[in-house]
Amino acid sequence: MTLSERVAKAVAAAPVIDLHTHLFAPQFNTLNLWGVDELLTYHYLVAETLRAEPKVAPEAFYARDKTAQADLVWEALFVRRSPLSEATAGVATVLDAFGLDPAAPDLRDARAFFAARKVEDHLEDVLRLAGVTALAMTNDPTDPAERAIWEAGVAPDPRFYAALRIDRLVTSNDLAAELDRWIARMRPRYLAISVNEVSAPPRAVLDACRAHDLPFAMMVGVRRAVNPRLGVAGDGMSTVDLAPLERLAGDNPDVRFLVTTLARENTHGLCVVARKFANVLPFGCWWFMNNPSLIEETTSMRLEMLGPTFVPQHSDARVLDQLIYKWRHARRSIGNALSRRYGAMTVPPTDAQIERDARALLGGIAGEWLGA
Ligand code: HDL
Ligand code: ZN
Repeated sequence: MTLSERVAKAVAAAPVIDLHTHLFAPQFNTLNLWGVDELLTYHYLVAETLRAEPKVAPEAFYARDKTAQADLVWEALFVRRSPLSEATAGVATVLDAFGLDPAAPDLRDARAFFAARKVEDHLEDVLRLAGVTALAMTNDPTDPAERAIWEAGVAPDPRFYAALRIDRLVTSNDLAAELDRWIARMRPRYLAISVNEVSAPPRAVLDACRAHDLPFAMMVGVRRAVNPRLGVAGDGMSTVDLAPLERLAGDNPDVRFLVTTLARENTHGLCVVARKFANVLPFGCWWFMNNPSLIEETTSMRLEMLGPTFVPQHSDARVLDQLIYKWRHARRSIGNALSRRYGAMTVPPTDAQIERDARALLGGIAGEWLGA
């Protein structure tokens, strides 16, 4: 076997712990999204459809029911045009993985297939096909639907880790009490926030991280609602100053920071910060970075700057079935970057060393940080 074939084999076999998703365990009932209509109404595809069909106003699109929305997305992006974007290619990968035709003229067969699936069996099939052994949800106690499920005493499938998302919680009157309450209820593996600019979180957040030995995840560079008409698809990005992250990591050496940046231009700077501060762990190629060309570029840069001491990818999946494509595509890009670095080694790696490194990058390091 060639070096790249040996690497691809090890990366394909490495179990994934997915550090950041918007998925919910089946115990969260309707919050657990899966199936072809959910796949096609993913907000990435909504934005792409509204761009491809500018005569369709966002308001008119969102006024349609989900089935009609999915039909329009399918017609616009898969029938009238080639599925060349990462989000459309991903749907094709998922359909193909289930033996469905990604070139079908309509969604009739796909809908019939998913309608016949039992949610418990489907979950096992998706996790197996994606090679995912555990994943972190995004849990927001200020969301009424999710809050009600937690307060009713939900016990999530243990493979679905809780992650306490504090974007809105931070405005609470008694943040410390709210954090204690939801940490006790959810037992999260980390706290998380998405921000435009890097700034120190409220003291209560870092105090909670220390008291419960929880990492703090900062997802940096998002600008919400740059086009409000697109709704959840309307967010944009910024290139940010990472100097505040250096100060935050330096001032809090006993707190672990998971960090991902939305701007390609911040990727190199984050590698430099991670070289200076071992309590900063770059994780994944977030959102607009989650494309094969950028995952390969980013992973190569991180390997060159950090060696195998970071988490190359998280899926950010919102629909269960997306795990299949997000991880199949990411493994390909990560494998390409790894092969290139192994090829530059003076003494070529053994198969055991390649397997060791692949297991660390795909799940081992994430597992250490999440206490898996
Ligand atoms: O804030 C986040 O966690 C982002 O991932 C947003 O949810 C975004 O809408 C998204 O789904 N990106 O992939
Ligand atoms: Zn996300």
